Amino acid sequence: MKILTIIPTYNEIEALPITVQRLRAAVPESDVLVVDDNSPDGTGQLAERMGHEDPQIHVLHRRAKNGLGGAYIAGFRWGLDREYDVLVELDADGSHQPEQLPDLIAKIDEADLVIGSRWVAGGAVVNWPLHREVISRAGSLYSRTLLGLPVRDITAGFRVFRRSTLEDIDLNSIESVGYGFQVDMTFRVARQRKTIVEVPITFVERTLGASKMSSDIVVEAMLNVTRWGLGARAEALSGRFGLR
Ligand SMILES: Nc1nc2c(ncn2[C@@H]2O[C@H](COP(=O)(O)OP(=O)(O)O)[C@@H](O)[C@H]2O)c(=O)[nH]1
Ligand SMILES: [Mg+2]
Repeated sequence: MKILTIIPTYNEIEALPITVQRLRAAVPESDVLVVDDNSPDGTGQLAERMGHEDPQIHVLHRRAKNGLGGAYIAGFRWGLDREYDVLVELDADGSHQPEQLPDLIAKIDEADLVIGSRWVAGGAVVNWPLHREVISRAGSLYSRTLLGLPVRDITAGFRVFRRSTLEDIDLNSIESVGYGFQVDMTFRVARQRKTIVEVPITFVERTLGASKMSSDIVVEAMLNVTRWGLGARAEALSGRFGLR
């Protein structure tokens, strides 16, 4: 099983080397792809140097900061072109603990998508201010209800995809940038009646660097979820009344 772990970065010069080192120790068989959006702090150059020392580390440079969603899509395409069987999403900032990745990978035999979940029994967050927990839980609840998805942590960014799951999604049609991207991917996988399994993780808020989360990203996600939810309902209704 060929595994690729994709790590999107924007100004993660302090956190990236630690995360990659932990990942290489925890899952040595996984190759690493850093997708850097021309970070002004030199993260991209640092990743290049890491790649020179370790042939399992690769770097994809994008011209400008263009959102988490676009970075992952570029990373997925890179991995699909190179015959990886399993593609992993992992934040650079240490929030997703590489030591827990084997628990997720262990489930990919029985699932099309495995989500490292904060909001199932056994899941947890460390060092999160209350407002972030409220936004995350409320966002998941709203999305789950409106989209009818049986997933507790819909915005989670610690994920393992089977290659076929990504091949069956039209990556060109995904526009969402922030958390909306994770919801969008979940919705598309679920609509194809594929199996999604959540594995409890302990999410640790970053201690190095700064978050790129903004109110714009939250608003984008909420608006998109509302649009998709209403769209799916309208579709179901028009189907029921024979309008299609
Ligand atoms: N390439 C790229 N990476 C990004 C972008 N925005 C965020 N990231 C990375 O995505 C991961 C999660 O972002 P983060 O700021 O920690 O979001 P938070 O965990 O929701 O606060 C980190 O590794 C970031 O460096 C972007 O526009 N482009
Ligand atoms: Mg983070």
